[in-house]
Amino acid sequence: MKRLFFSFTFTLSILSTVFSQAPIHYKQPARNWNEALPVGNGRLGVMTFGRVNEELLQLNEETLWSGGPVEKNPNPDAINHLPAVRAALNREDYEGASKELQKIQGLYTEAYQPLGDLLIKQPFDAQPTTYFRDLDLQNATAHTQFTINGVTYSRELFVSAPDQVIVLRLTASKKGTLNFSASTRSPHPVSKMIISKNELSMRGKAPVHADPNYVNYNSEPVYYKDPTGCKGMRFDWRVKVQTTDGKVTADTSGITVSDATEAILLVTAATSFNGFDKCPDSQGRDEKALVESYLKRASAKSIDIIRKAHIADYQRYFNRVKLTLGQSGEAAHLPMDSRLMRYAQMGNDPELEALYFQFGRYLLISSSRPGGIPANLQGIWNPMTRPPWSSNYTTNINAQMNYWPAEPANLSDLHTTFTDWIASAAKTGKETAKNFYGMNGWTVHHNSDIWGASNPVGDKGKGSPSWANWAMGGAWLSQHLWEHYTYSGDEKYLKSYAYPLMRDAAQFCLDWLVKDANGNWITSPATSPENVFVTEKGIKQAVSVATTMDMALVYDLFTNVVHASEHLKMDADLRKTLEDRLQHLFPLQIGKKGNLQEWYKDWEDQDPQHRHVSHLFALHPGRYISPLRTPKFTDAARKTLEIRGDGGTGWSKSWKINFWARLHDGNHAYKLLRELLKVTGIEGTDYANAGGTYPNLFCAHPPFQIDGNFGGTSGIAEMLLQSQDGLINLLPALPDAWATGEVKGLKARGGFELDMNWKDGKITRIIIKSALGGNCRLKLPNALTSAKLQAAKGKNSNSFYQVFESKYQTTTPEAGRFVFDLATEKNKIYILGEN
Ligand code: FUC
Repeated sequence: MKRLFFSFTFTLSILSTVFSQAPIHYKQPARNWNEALPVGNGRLGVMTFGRVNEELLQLNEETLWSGGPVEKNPNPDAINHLPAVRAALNREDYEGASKELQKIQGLYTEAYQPLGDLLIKQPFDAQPTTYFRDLDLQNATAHTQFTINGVTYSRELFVSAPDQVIVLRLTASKKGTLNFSASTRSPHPVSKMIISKNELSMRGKAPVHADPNYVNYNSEPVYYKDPTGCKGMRFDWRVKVQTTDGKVTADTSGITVSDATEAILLVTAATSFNGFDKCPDSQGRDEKALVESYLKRASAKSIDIIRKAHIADYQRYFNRVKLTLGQSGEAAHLPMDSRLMRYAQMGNDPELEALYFQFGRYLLISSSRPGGIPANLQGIWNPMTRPPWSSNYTTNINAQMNYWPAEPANLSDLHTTFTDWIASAAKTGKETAKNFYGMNGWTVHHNSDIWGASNPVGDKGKGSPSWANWAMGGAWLSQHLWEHYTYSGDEKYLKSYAYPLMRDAAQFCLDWLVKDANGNWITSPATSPENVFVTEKGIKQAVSVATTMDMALVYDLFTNVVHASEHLKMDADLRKTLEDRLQHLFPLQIGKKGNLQEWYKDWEDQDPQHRHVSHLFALHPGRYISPLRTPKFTDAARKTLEIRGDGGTGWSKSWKINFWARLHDGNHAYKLLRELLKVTGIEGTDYANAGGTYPNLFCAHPPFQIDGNFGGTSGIAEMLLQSQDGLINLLPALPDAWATGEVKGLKARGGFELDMNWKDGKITRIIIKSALGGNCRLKLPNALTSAKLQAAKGKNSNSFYQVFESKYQTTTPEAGRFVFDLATEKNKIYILGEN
């Protein structure tokens, strides 16, 4: 739906700004954070509450983290314990192995920090007679509008990436009736300064260290003093009234505007962050100079120019994909909280489902921009100094899930914040591999941060090995390095950046693998994040060997490095070694219940419905198991999911949508999507059982965690198009509920961009844009007559569609009906089906 947007330029006569409501709208202000609305430009983030008398704008800057560069070798004794861990595991002494493994732990990561709050006080003596607030995904702008005593007050809020400022425009429909004060507060020690009569500055420092919220034994969990002068990120944050027709005064308590009709505030911030390996204080950037340059540049422009550039910049990303899954009728006009309630009562609302898909894209565009740092557990929106799980990068699922939609949902350029950050983690990860294990290459354990932390966390022995000692983060992160190439085909990036990092991650895994008594290569120790097995003797432990997830991660990394090295004609010897290991990797196993085994023995789980389903990495996002190639193991994966059940928290449910899509079961994926969208008002933490969606469409873990949003967006993309299996599979998991629809701009590997229309489950038209040329092999749900399509023959000749044949493969992707080849040329467009 196209939104109407009327803007009347300010004149001395009575003026007003009238907004029509965007689909994400509400009839009342946010009662809590989970009802506030997020805006951001990748770097600066704001949560707006839309309050009448005291608007709360909660601010973030993506680089404001506690701490400083990691300690390279925080636990020099750690290196002595691996042999004892392995010896215990050889004896099947899992408890002994776990105790010994705890000695191989280092320090916790640092935490993402809030900047503070901007409060806009508008003293009214009456209640509003009309009210709405909204978030317009079309323009990345939030509005609040209400009428009091016959005067309509409006606020327009957006965060510009081209101008690096937060813009807040306040208006009143009656001349001279706009009165407000803007004040600030921060959870950090700050000094407030008046820069000029219309500009305030808050200067402060982030903590030198902040403990994770689950560490409760230190008397000073957050502290600000570093005697060495290294740590403690500096920040400068400015609020300026750019233009107003009213009177402006400022003191350190805030800026006051009176008798105005319009006022435009520019807010910006910068930190001294200067890279993962530089002391943020003593070696930091000049944050004051940065802030001043942003403000100077933006202040010289009119809001119309700033807004125009913002919208053009945002739409450059957002407009790449359009999705229609059906019509919702009246439901489309409901306020979002009522709409979610209606949906939870089984109301039909395909426009909400499409909106949820686009909301995930909106969040990625707003929290992850090239040159910046990756979206963390909360994207960039966090009000706490000790946020849940430090709002860090959790690499045993969460950080990766954030970037699952990037390539298929046509935001490949935003993926680069993550692929760039991986290089920092690989640097510290090399030290970790050497100092903790005496091994080559690099790896990352389950937690990281802006400093690229890579050691097993746990504060030197206090963490549980079930999460802290999982050593496979390097393997999983490398998948992103590779996939960015398979979608973009960027050869220079592959050769000079991605491949060397992937190869070094493989080098660590080569050193990490050991041979078992049967001649299979295994990981030892091994965990299956964060689950616990029960042995035949009833022993409950987490540490064993050769977990299925470990094996699937090694398989994924090694096959990708084999393909990349073949393509680049490099490292033939290494390739041979990897191929040998791949032949003799500890096998996938089907358990007595017909499930894909999680552990190297057919054990029970302490919690059979545990939220992590790590062994199914092999199905998604890996491609070890697939219905088109390994039907027997696909059946086992399905059984595993049935046993795990459909429950689970935010990200867990999102992962399951992706799994069911990969199993080509659209109706089951859809059932889970409906559950993901189930509105919840729960605050606090219930990460074992809950989940769902908050009124502001943020995913509930709970508490809020953004990965579930991104995983939901990726799941919808996987339901409509998959390209991991040697061909482009269109509508592989279409649910009955989406029988008729249209999508524009989804991406497939090998540089293909696809539009398609379907009716009653049958594709009627496809438009393919080929950026790189090459054979485009399509698997369709129905025949499509076109002279350009040939029945597919043999292996796909397109190099981006090579699939490593494992010993579990019993069928080929091209077997079956409606598989076609289309020869494409670079930069050409192909239209198939109805005109
Ligand atoms: C993993 C999960 C938790 C949470 C945390 C950030 O440890 O098991 O549920 O998502 O990451």
